[in-house]
Amino acid sequence: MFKKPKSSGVTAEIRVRRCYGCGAILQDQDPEEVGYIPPEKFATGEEALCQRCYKLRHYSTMKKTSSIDIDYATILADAKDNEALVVYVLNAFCLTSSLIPSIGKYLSDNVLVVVNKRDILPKNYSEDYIKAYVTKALEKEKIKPLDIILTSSAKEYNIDEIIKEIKAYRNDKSVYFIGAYQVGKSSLINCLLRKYINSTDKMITTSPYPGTTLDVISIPIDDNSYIYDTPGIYNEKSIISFVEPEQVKYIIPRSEIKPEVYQTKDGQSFLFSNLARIDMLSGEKCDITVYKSNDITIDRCKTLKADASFKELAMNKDVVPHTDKVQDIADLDHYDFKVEKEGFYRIRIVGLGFIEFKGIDQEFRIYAPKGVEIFMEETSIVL
Ligand SMILES: Nc1nc2c(ncn2[C@@H]2O[C@H](COP(=O)(O)OP(=O)(O)OP(=O)(O)O)[C@@H](O)[C@H]2O)c(=O)[nH]1
Ligand SMILES: [Mg+2]
Repeated sequence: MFKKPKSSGVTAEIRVRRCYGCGAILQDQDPEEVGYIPPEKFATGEEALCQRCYKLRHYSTMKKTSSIDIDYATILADAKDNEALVVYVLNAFCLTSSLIPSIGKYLSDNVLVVVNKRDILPKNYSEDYIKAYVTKALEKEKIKPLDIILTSSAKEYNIDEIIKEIKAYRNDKSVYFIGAYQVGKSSLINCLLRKYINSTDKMITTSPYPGTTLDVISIPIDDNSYIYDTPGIYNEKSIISFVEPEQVKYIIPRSEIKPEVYQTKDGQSFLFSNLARIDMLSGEKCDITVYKSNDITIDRCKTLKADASFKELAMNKDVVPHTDKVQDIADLDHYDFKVEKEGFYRIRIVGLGFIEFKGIDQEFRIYAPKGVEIFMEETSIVL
């Protein structure tokens, strides 16, 4: 999970001039490399945004840049050595994929967990359930958080609470925001800065594309301590890592999800553009509730006709989200999941969304791009 170092983490490079939007070291030599600004701007020596951040903010375009390898182990070791408070940010919609495997051994007990993007889940989605789910997942990593707070940087929900707890727990030390990519670390920091420090107009760059923050960004809180924004940790098992960058905005929900409920029985299929498909193979008929971005339209058909319908969707570039990498259902992998005992279940296609249903004996076949993680788990709730 943690990549080998190329840049060194935090402290050693603090005096180098960096883009205040993404943390990349500024340079005026190579427009194709990260941190580029034109020579005339570079020469001024002023605080600057790199060209990539400028384009992200003004035109919302993301060109693939050669990535900077970040050594997370070094960053987390710095946090530990400095007795800093770590704010571990999760994404309420993609809880499992935002939990970073094996992170426990790198953290001290000084960890505040913040579950962001609360606004994306329906208002009646149980917060107690989310907290219990996160607590259990963290226990496996031997992490005992100081607290778990649900928040939304977009709606400024529970921001006061976060500020209060950061003040209470940081003991005048620095604060590191860590987490998977796209969970909203930078947005959350901007929100805190806007609301409470209000001493800068230089906001960190945020965008709907994964890998927006490129290196550690330090923001002074007082003479001896900083807020550190860190780049997101990549999850190669998410569908987001598979699709073309311009499709990401359709897949990551931006506003409250309207769950869709379908009654289904064996022989029925549900197509998620040319990215995924769910077939009900056998068992009692049931209702499935689908949680996904409102931009994704589900096409429902008989399984007998599903291959042909899928092909049609794959050929139609007007359908969004869409990937050119999948022409045919044979280009997707599939897994079968069978309910063995009665209960509530959730099947997740990581990055795309999940379905919840009351299971008795049903068997589903789930198709998704190669390498994308799919799994079924028992759950205590179904709305
Ligand atoms: N709906 C909603 N969107 C949010 C929220 N917080 C952030 N976002 C959006 O999520 C996307 C990613 O936000 P960032 O702040 O760039 O995420 P990050 O964790 O810093 O991402 P990396 O730098 O790539 O690791 C942006 O499009 C934000 O506008 C939130 O609370 N609710
Ligand atoms: Mg960021």
